[in-house]
Amino acid sequence: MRKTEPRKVDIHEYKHPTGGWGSVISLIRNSARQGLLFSGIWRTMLRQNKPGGFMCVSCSWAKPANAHPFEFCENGAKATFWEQTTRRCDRAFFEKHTVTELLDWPDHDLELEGRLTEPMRYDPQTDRYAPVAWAEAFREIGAELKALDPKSVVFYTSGRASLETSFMYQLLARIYGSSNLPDSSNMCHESTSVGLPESIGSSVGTVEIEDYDRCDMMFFFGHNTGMNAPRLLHPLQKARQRGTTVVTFDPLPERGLQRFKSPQDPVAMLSGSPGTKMSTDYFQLRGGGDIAAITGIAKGVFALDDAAKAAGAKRVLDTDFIADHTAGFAEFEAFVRATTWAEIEARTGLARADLERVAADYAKAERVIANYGMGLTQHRNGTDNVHMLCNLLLMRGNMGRPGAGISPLRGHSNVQGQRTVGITEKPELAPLDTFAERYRFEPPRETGRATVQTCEGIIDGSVKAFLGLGGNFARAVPETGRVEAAWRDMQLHVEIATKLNRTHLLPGKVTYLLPCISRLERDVQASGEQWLSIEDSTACIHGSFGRRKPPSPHVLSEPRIVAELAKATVDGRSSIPWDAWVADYAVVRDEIEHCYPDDFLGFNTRFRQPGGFRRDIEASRRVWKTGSGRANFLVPPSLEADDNVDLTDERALSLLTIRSNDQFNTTIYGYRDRLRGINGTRMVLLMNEADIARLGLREGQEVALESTAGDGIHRRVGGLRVTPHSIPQAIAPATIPSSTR
Ligand SMILES: Nc1nc2c(c(=O)[nH]1)N[C@H]1C(S)=C(S)[C@@H](COP(=O)(O)OP(=O)(O)OC[C@H]3O[C@@H](n4cnc5c(=O)[nH]c(N)nc54)[C@H](O)[C@@H]3O)O[C@H]1N2
Ligand SMILES: Nc1nc2c(c(=O)[nH]1)N[C@H]1C(S)=C(S)[C@@H](COP(=O)(O)OP(=O)(O)OC[C@H]3O[C@@H](n4cnc5c(=O)[nH]c(N)nc54)[C@H](O)[C@@H]3O)O[C@H]1N2
Ligand SMILES: [Mo]
Repeated sequence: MRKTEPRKVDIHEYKHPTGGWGSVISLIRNSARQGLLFSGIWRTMLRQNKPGGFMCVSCSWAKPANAHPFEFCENGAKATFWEQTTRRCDRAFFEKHTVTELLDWPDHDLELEGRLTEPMRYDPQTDRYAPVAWAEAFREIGAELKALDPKSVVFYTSGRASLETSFMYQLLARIYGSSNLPDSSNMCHESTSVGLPESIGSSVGTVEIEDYDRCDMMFFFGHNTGMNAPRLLHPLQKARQRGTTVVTFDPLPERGLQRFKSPQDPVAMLSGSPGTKMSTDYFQLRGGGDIAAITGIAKGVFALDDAAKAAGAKRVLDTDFIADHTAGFAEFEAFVRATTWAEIEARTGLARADLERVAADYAKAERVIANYGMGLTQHRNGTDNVHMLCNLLLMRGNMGRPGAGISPLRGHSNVQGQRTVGITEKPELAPLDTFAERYRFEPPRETGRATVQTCEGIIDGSVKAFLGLGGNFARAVPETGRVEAAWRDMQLHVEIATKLNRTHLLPGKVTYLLPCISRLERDVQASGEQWLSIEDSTACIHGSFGRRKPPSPHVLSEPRIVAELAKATVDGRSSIPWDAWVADYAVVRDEIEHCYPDDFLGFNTRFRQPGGFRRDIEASRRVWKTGSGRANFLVPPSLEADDNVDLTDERALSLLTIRSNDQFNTTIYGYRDRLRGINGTRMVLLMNEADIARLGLREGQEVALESTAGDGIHRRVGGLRVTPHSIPQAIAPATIPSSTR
C-alpha cells in the first residue's frame, strides 16, 4: 500500500519565461513546506555561493567573484530548504515503521521525513532500524571489514562530499586494499571523463567564467540549463543582451533556453516583459541525433571554406591552428565529406538549410563556447558525441583561447573535485607513488570497480560490502530492479547520509545508517569551526563555511565519520594521524596540496578568495596532454549515439534522459514540473501526437514500457500516462539509413 494518495493531475502548456514570478512563488511555497518561512533561512540564503558563505549543494556551476546580492536560483534555494527542513527522521519514526513497509513509500515521502538524527543499525529480527552508539557502530563495521576480502568491498561516493572528505575516503579505501571507488560521475559525465582526454588531453572543461563575457557565440547541446544550472542563465542573458548568438540542440523545448526573466531584475519583474529570448536558434533534433547534427554543421563549414578558398578570401578553417596543434584532421574531413545530407536529415530530423545557417553563424563567430550536458553524455556512444563537439570547435581553433572552449556542465556540486583528489577506480589517475611514500602504505595498483562493475558484482555476488558516502546508489543506477533483488546477499551495507532514501531500505547481513551534518552546518572540531572546499564546473576551488545549526547533537561531520571508520579498520596500516586531520581540516588541505602540488598550490591561503582559485587546466593554454601531444580530431564509428536501438521495430520508442523541475536526481522535492506544465504526477510518457496516433494510443491512457535492449533481460515499467508533448516523432524505420558508412 502506498503512503501517498494520488494527487490531482493537471497538465497544460507552460507559456511563461523561466525565472520570473513563477520562480519566486515556488520558493516561498517550498520554504513554507519545510517549516522554514520564519527560521532565519533568508539570512542564510544571502550567504549562498558567496565568499565567506557556503557553496550551494545543488549544481556545480561557477561561483563568480562578483556575486549577485542573491547568488542563488530557484533550484539551489529548493535544495537548501529541502536540506534545512525542520523535520526529523528520528528513532520514533523508525520504531513506528518496518523497513518492508517503508519500501512501499515513494522516494519523495521518504526524504520528506526530514534529517536523520542518530546512528542506526538494522535489526533483522524486528525488520526495523534501531539506535546504536557511534563507538559500537564503528567497532562492528571495522570488524566486518577486516574479515572481508578488500577486493569484494566497494566505496561509493555521491558528488556532494567535500574535497577534504573525499581525499580521506579514497585513502581509507586504498589503505584497506581496495581501488573500488565508483562515484556518481560514472552515471553522468563519464563520457566527458573518457572522451575529453582523448580529444584534448583534459578530463575537465577548458572555459572559465570570464569567457562567458567574451564569447560571441555559444552552443548548447542537451543541457537543460533553466532547471539544472539556472545561475548560468545570468551570464547567458548578459551575453544575449550584447548580441551573442546562441544555438541550442535539444529534442524538448526546454523553457530556460527559450525565455528567461531574472528574478533579480526589478524592472523586468514589474513590467509585463516576456523575458529575454535566450536562444537565437532552437533546434528540436531527434534524440541521439547529435553526431549527425554536428556532422551537418561541419559539412556547412567545409562548404564555406571551399568557397572562400576558391574566391581567394580569408579561410573559414583555422588552418594554422589545425596544422600546429591538431592531429587527425584529414580523416575527419573525409568522414564529413562522405556523409550525405540525406543521412544527416534523416538522423537529426532537421533540414539541411537550417544546419547550413548554423554553419554560417559559426563561420562568422570569433569566440565560441560549446556547452553540453546529459543529452550528449548519457548514450552508449556518449564519448563519440563529446569527440564530435570537440572536432567542431577545433575546426576554427575555438579551444584554449579567451572566450572560447568546451564546457561540460557537470552535475553534483563537487563531483568534478572528487576526481581531482583521488576518487577514481583507475590507478593511473591517482598519484599512488606519492601516497605510498608519504603515508607509508602499499596501495593496490589494479583497476577497481566503477559503477557498472559494482552493479555487476552485486548481481553476481562478488561484491560483499557496500559503503556509501552519500547518494542513493540502488535508485540511481539504471539497473535498479536487479541490483535491489541481489542487494540482500551482501554481508555489509553502510551509508553515510543526511536523509532516508530507498537504498537505505535494502539491508545486507549487517547494515548501518550513519547520519552526517551537511556543509551548510556548523562543523566544530578540536581546533574550532571548520571550513570545507569544493571545485566547480570551471575548475575553481572554493571555500565553504556552514553556520546553520546541525539537525541534532548526535550527528557527526563527514570527515570525522571517515576518520573513525579508518581508525576502526586500518589503524596502524599507514602513517596518517587521523585524529589530527579531523581536529583541523586545514591539515587535510595541506596534505592535498602536497599530493597535488600543481593543482593546489597555496590551497589554504587561496581557497577563501572571492571567485575561488582556478586549477591549471593545460588545454586552456593549448598544451595537449594526449598521446599525440596534439588535440585530436576523432572520427565517430557511425552516426548513432545508441547503436543498440532496434530501429526496425515499429513499436519501439527510444527514451530521452530528462529530469523534472522538482527533483535533484533521486531526490524528489514534489510533483510540480512547472516549466513543462505537468503537475501532480511524474509517471508520464511524453510523446509526439503523431506517435500516439500511430500506435493507437490515446491521451491519458496508462501504458507500460518494456525494454528491447536485446540482452535477454526483461525490464518493464508500468503506470505511465500517455501525454502529448512537443517532441520529435520517434524515428520511423523507413527514414533511417540501414548503415551510415
Ligand atoms: N531516477 C534517476 N536516476 C538517476 C538520475 C536521475 O535524475 N533520476 N540522475 C543520474 C545522475 S546524472 C547522477 S549524478 C546520479 C546521482 O546519484 P547519487 O549521487 O547516488 O544520488 P542522489 O539522488 O544525488 O543522492 C541523494 C541522497 O544523498 C544523500 N545526501 C544528500 N546530501 C548529503 C550530504 O551532504 N552528505 C551525505 N553523506 N549524503 C547526502 C541523501 O541521503 C539523499 O537521499 O544518479 C543518476 N541516476
Ligand atoms: N535542479 C536540479 N539541478 C541539477 C540536477 C537535478 O536533478 N536537479 N542534477 C545535477 C546533476 S547530477 C547533473 S548530471 C546535471 C544534469 O543536467 P542536464 O545535463 O541538463 O541533464 P537532464 O536533466 O537529464 O537534461 C538533459 C537534456 O538533454 C536533452 N536530451 C535528451 N536526449 C538528448 C539527445 O539525444 N540529444 C540532445 N542534444 N539533447 C538531448 C533533454 O531534453 C534535456 O533537456 O544537473 C545537475 N543539477
Ligand atoms: Mo549527474
